[in-house]
Amino acid sequence: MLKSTKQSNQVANYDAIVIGAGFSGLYTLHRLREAGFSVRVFEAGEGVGGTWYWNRYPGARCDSESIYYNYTFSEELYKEWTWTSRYPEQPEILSYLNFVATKFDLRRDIQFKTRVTAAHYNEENNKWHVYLNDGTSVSAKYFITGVGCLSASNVPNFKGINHFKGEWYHTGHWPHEKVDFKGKRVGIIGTGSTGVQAIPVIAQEAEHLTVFQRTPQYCAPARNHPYDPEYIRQAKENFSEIKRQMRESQGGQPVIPSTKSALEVSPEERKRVYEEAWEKGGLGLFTAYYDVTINEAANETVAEFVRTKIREIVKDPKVSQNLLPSYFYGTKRPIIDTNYYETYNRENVTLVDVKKAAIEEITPQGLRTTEAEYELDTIVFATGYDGMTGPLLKIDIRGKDGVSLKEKWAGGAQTRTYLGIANAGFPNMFMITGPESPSVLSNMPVSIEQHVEWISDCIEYMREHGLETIEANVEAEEAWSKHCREVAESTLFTKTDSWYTGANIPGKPRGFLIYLGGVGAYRQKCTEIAENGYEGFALM
Ligand code: N01
Repeated sequence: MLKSTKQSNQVANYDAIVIGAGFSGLYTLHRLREAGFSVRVFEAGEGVGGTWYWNRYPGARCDSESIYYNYTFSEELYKEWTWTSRYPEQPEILSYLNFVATKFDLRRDIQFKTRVTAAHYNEENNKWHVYLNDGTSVSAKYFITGVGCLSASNVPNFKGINHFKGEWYHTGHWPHEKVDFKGKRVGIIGTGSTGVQAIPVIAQEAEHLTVFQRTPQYCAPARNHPYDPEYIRQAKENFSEIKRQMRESQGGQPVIPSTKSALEVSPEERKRVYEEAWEKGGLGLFTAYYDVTINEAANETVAEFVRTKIREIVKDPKVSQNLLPSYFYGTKRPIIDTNYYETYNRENVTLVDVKKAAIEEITPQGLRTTEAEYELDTIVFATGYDGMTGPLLKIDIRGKDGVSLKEKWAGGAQTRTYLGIANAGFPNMFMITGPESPSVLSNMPVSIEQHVEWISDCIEYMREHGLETIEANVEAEEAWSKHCREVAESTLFTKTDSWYTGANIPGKPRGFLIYLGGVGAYRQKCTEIAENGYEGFALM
């Protein structure tokens, strides 16, 4: 245990300090400022947008439908903004967030190009002291993290990476200016949601694209298309109903969950349903039957359906064989694609199975696996993130007695939170979409809004009741974490290596840090806790 030794002479003091100017930070700033609190947001980027500021890689778009992937706190805002297509592209989402920042005059309280390096709780004055990478510090009564779940990039520690003579990029830190692939031999490592989006786009431009795949993926066509103005008009007209349905749903989108098992229908009926979902595009296969992610036999029916599609689409049988996934469908993020499998029919694309022949080294000229050497001009790392805990543990966050979050969570081995919002030992600190909340297994803006509203209501409650501190009880935290684990263990999710379980980061303890009970049920639980005077918290 370390006591904070950092000192600062002159610190500006706020009611609340927020890290991050993405969906979370922007709304937190707006909401708290409207309630009369002084707020300062610190953002590492030069502009607003968070995930959508950093992820500028070719093909980047969202897999939630546009009309649901936005704020719903303001009907006026919802009606003022018009999305152009079913699945929004990164530049359009970034424009939307800039529009929001301008509409609500948010930038004046955001300090850009500033990274929070540490945040220490001072028990003498019940304040958070927050340290910035420019050497200054500030303090606040409340410390709120809006750091995102996927902002700590994972660049595998390949031997030789620093000697590579070409250019290399991680998709999560893509340059603002266009990366030119024309005439280049490009290698891409990783076939998750990001790789699957980038591969077809890069293949169109590069002289040759080599895809280094460790785990084949289940994808379904996105069938993206421009929106019909009439469809948008109806969505705007039905704003209140759409908002209600999203908030009460399982995954944050107005999808009515199936009550049927995949095993109770005939194979013909199942195929009809899967074909319909495939033709419609999007995540319909995932929600076609209620037991797809809880029953192995039900899961296999979808898995085999997608494998059959891959065999049909990819012409070279050797390549299609290498593209066939075998883990439980949906237990890694289900992917929606545009021409992903089709891309392997191109002459200028090669698939390399790095599970069979692992990457040994990045060489000055390219990349070597245990079987062959590949000459490359550019390498793209679509290798993902240290999810959920990574972004928080990058910051030296210390609560009571100087105990760090890293120590409390034992580096991730014993991550415990209360509702994914609060931590025992860390008074007046709130996490937006923290570990053990629905977050990434939901439509993010819906979960973000719910957290922001809960947190700002709580801070208003504190003011109304003249309270100084709020802190999660250890028992409440233990019970919530236990509940999260039990829900996860009743599914197939925990049986697959993925970033959901932490298995993608060497040395990261295995767990399951996302609440699978659903957005609607979770919201109800959080509301009840608040209505019961913040049950499970100590308020002083
Ligand atoms: O990251 P990932 P991502 N050697 O972790 C491979 C969201 N998102 O950036 O599967 C070789 O899923 C790794 O292989 P394996 C979404 O929530 C959303 O693609 O671990 N390969 C895998 O293929 C998503 O789930 C959208 O065996 C290595 C890939 O790199 C999350 O972000 C779009 C390796 C990483 O896949 C993360 O997606 C994009 C190594 N050492 C992202 N290390 C949409 O909304 C890793 N890999 C559409």
